[in-house]
Amino acid sequence: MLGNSLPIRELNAAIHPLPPRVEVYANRGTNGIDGLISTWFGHSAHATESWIVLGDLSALYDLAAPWVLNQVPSAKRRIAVLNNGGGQIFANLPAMTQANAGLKTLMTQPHALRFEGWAQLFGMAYRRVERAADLNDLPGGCLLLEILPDAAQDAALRQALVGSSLY
Ligand SMILES: Cc1ncc(C[n+]2csc(CCOP(=O)(O)OP(=O)(O)O)c2C)c(N)n1
Repeated sequence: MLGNSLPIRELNAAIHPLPPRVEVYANRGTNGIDGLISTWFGHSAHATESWIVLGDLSALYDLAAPWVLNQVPSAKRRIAVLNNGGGQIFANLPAMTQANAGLKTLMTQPHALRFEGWAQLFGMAYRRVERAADLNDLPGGCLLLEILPDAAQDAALRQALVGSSLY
């Protein structure tokens, strides 16, 4: 499952075509970033392996979701939080280039929160991902992957993807 807003755009632009036997879902919810993890837990309850890739604000909206962990099989569950410190979809809107600092803060809600304590609360394994090799040898069960993108690398990737008509 892909969260709004950047993950759905970036995967759409970068992974094309989808590998066979991969099914992708999204959730409109009430307004777009609420209840994503809860929906994923229910929707993937019987999957043998399932991933959700979402932003940090979207994850913060649904922190209580893993309480169902002891009611759903958790063979290979991976929650990947792209923690870029706020709603970065808004930082890249053309209108934001004109915005003052106050409006930018209001729109992006910057923060310096980390998610390791959330994993601990619900007994999920935790791994911080800094490079592709960190995705090797993932343990079974429910695993929280926290990706803290480097702002410069992130901007370069976006620049490369912006040329794609799918972005
Ligand atoms: C319930 C709800 N509140 C607010 C919004 C407005 N909104 C859309 S995207 C977004 C930011 C999402 O931030 P994050 O999950 O960190 O993802 P990123 O933008 O960095 O990809 C917000 C607040 C929404 N869609 N739904």
